[in-house]
Parts: sequence; structure tokens; C-alpha cells
Amino acid sequence: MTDKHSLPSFDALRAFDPEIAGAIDDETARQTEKLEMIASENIVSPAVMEAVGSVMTNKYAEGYAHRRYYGGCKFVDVAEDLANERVRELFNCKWSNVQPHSGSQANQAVYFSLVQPFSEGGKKIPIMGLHLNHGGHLTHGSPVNVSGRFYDVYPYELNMDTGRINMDAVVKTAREIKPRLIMTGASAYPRFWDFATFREIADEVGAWLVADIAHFAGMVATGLHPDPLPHCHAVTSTTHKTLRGPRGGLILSDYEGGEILLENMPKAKTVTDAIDSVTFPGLQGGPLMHVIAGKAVAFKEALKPEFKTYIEKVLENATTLADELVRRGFKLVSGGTDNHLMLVDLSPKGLTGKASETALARAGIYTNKNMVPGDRKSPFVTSGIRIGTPALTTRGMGADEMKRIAGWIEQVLSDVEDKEMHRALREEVRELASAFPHFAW
Ligand code: DSN
Repeated sequence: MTDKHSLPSFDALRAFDPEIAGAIDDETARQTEKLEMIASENIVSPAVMEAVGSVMTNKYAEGYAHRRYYGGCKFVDVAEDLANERVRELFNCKWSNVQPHSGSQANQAVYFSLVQPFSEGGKKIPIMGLHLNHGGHLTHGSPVNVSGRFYDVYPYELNMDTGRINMDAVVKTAREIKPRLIMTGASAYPRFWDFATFREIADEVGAWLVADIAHFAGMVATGLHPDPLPHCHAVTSTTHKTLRGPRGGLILSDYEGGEILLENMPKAKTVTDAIDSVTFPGLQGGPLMHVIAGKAVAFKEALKPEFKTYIEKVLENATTLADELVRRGFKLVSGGTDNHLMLVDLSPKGLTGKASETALARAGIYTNKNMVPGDRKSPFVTSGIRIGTPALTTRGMGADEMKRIAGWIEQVLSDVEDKEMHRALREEVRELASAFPHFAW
């Protein structure tokens, strides 16, 4: 990768495994010629790609830096130390664990550290999290996830009139059920989180407070979203969304308390000790050192002033797109956005998320179907689509492009069955996409 706009040539792969090389070529074309508007996706830099594609994938390093179960870890320790130093500087916090393979595993590590699954005679312990249908994540207590299977979940919801979290209902439920943990953060919630108020509620009822900032980590890192660290006992994130790093997870904390009473964690003296032990060896084996190296590179990038400029543009683009969609008659949950995403409620137009996602993809615009508050359709159909601006902003697109895209979205959704119209638009989409290089920065 000599030219900053070039992609790796994959010569060895192409010679040995043309089928996989072909799939990568096709995926490259999809990413470069179409518009990626899935709110949780982004485009990593060539430097991150090189670190993730490096020889660090060959190394076993069970344990933590300088405390490993394998020899030869001197250089992977350098990568893990740098990843931790940089992420602590980025979020201005004292403790981190960069080993979770994913956001889901980061959340599991925190749950199992703070709240005993199935304890107290097999009785499940109550926790609270935002309902999946109201923007919450699968791992925030959905019945099909371990978070919903191992705990007694009392989900909180949005106020149907305002599209914002119903804090009155949060307080009421918390007082009634006395959850041991309250999860904040979401996958499809376009507004800021009031972590200070959640902490007051958590303190009143004796709950741990956790924030999953996977979606808006880039905004927290740049001071463009309220900071959960002063209020939450633990903060989890992925590294690949607005943080623009490789696919993976992390856990942060500034909490130094030690009142941890876990039956299976006799040696853990503090919450962060317990989280380390549950992450490894509790849940994971060898850390993905190539990904940790890539995380370190991404954190270095995020510490640069240019990253704050990028996040400001992500937010500007989201606001422009949201305003433009509202102007064109679309209903957005909560009426707009404070962050990088918006949730379009298509029920007034009589459309499903599924048909809309398919029609937009046919035109080369990728979004995802999403439940909206009060949705009567199944998660496979839904009444909404979620749209985000992080990836297109990485490519250098701005307000003019957002306005043009809003027009295309309106046109496609004016007739989700008109395949010919969608295919014709795809050519215009390709022309726009081709003007904005994939590795634009
Ligand atoms: N699946 C991710 C998202 O799209 O929001 C969250 O894990």
C-alpha cells in the first residue's frame, strides 16, 4: 500500500485461492461503488489494515502484557501497552482492557463481573437495559441473548410522544424491581444519554451503572457527546464504528471501588480486577494480537485533531440528512438526531423496513431495517430503517452529497417495487461514489 488511495494487491491470495480473492474483489467493488449508510460501519485507514494483516496474527499471548502464559511476547506486549496507554489518554480514564474480541464479549465480561448469573439459589437477578425494539442492543437483555437468558430483565423504553428515553418510567421500574445493574447505551437511539441522571437512579436503588458506547464512542472521545466515565462503573465499546478502528471490543473504567462479592471471583479485589479475570480466562483464551495492534493504531489516529474534525463532520452530515428527510416528509423517531444516526419510521408511508432496505440496496444505498418504538412488525420485517453517516464522511462526503442522497432515498421509497427506477439510480449512485475514494484520508 504505497499510494494512500490504493488497496492491497493480494498477490499471494490471488495465486493460491482465487475464490476468496474474488470475494474480496467483489466486496471491494461493493464498498467503493455504492453508498454505505449502515450506522455501525466505517472504513479503516490503510495503517490499521496493515497492522491487522500483520504477523501479530501468528502469536499466542494468553494473559495480559508482562503476565503471559507463553514465551516470545515481548513485541506483542509493546502493542498491548500502546493500545492501553492510548485509549486511556483518548478517553481520559485510568483503566482499560483492550482484549475483548467484540462488543458482545465486552458486555458479557462486565455483566458476569458485576452480577452473578443464576446466583441466589438459581433465582435470576434483575437488570435493566433499553428494549431492543426501542433502540437497545441484543446484549442489553434480549431474551435470545445470554444477557436475557441469565438475568431477569426489565427493559425500559422510549416515551412514545417524544421518542426520548422515558426517564419517569426508568425511575419507577428501578424503584420497584431494584435492579443490580442498569445498562445504558444503544444501537439505534439518535439522542444524547443523560448518564448523570441514570447514576442518581442507580445509586438510589443500589445498582451498578454501565454504558455501552459502541455507537457513539467517537463522539465521547472528542468531547462531542456527554462523557459516561465520571458516572458509570464500567464503559464498554466496540472499536469499529465511529471510533474507526478494527472490528473488536474494549472496556474502560475509572471506578476504583472494590465491593465485589462474586461467588466465583474470590481473588478479585476490585471491579476492574474482576473484569480482567472474567475477560481472560473467564470468557476468552488468546487475545487477537493483530487486532490489538490495529486498535493501537486507530487510537493514535483518534488522538489527532483531524479525528475531531472528522467527528464534527459526521454530526453535521447526520443533521443535514435528517433535516432533509424531514423536509421531504419522512418521520424520524424523536424528530431528528444528536449523533451519527437516524431512525426513519416508515409506518406513516405504509412501508416496511424490509422492502425499503431491499429497494435502497438495489439502488446502491445500504441501510438496515430496524424496529421502531411500538412496532407491530417482526424483527425480520420491521417498520423502520436506520441510517448513519460515519462511512460516507470518512470518504469525504459533505452537505451537498447528503442532500442529494436524501433525494434518492425519497425517490426509491416512492415506489419500492419499481426495480427499473432503482437500477437506473444505481448508475447515479456509482458516479457519486466513484468521485469519493474509499481510502479518502
Ligand atoms: N450490530 C451492531 C449494529 O449494527 O448496531 C451492534 O452490535
